[in-house]
Amino acid sequence: MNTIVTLDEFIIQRQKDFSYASGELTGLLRDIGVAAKIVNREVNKAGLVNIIGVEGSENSHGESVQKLDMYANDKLIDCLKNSGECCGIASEENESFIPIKSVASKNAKYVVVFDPLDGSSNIDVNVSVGTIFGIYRRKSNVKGPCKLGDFLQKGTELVAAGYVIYGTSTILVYSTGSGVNGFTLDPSIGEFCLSHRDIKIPARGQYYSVNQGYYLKFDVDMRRYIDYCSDLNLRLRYIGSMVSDIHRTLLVGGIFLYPNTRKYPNGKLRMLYECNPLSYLIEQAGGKAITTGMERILDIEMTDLHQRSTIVMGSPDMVDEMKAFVQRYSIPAVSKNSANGVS
Ligand code: P6P
Repeated sequence: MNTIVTLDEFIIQRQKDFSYASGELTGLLRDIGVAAKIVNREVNKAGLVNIIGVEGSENSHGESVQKLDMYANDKLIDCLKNSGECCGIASEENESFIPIKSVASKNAKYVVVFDPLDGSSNIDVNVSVGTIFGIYRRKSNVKGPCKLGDFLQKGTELVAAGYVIYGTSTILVYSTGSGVNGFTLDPSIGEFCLSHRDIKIPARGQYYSVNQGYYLKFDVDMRRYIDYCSDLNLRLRYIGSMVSDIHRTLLVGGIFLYPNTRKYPNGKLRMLYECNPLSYLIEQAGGKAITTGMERILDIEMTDLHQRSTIVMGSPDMVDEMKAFVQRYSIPAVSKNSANGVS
């Protein structure tokens, strides 16, 4: 019989592998695991709106029913505030960062960024959604409050990143820089158990993942590459929930693209709590993540908490092939601008 390894046991074991580790990061990861279990409980009840009530109403306990993404946001903030290891939070749901000034957190060394419920528009149609998180070591003086610069760090500065996918099963996937491991929640014991050890992304896969509905709004080189994927008889899979599309790409290979469109000239996806944490994981699993301008995502300078980027990520051979294809067929910058009507 296989030995069950819980998330807590795995994190503590891995801490022993790092002589310099002093336990703060361990505690932070475990607290995120607790928050994930709490969010999972509510996400799985979402279909019972008729029983538990719609947002803004009161449930049978007289508590006001929240939108699930706001509920997830509040629970993650509560867990991190109580952890004592986090001095600040930046969330997709909050315009600015949230300093944590509790006595317990006065010597905290880390800040946490997250999208509490990415793809939440899919909840009402029972499509899987996810929580995405990243952890940075603070740069500001530990004696004072955290500062904006603690959050505006490049993806290469991440000390840990991960996601939780609330799907047919609930899986937490994370890395602290030494590979990627996945843990499936066993509801019968309420524990995340090691289920995907040392995930490595295949060199190439059978899927390309892009919102085909924007095809005519993409630049011509992107359209040509998408046509090329179709010519290769690759299969199009696009869920519209980044965690779900990246989880599939991580496990079975493929390439995920969100190029620029007229509506999102710099791309739609957010660097801080979507692109960087998921690119960190993809690279840790042997994959690649770049912008449509061919810049490595993790090298991008951060200037705003909610800045957006184009992104192409997934199997290394497929990302390399896409780069070569676009560079071979892309129109030179000058005529490219005129081709797109940009003067
Ligand atoms: P579109 C969800 O809103 C999200 O931020 C990502 O999870 C997802 O990949 C993307 O947007 C979907 O965007 O424009 O294709 O609906």
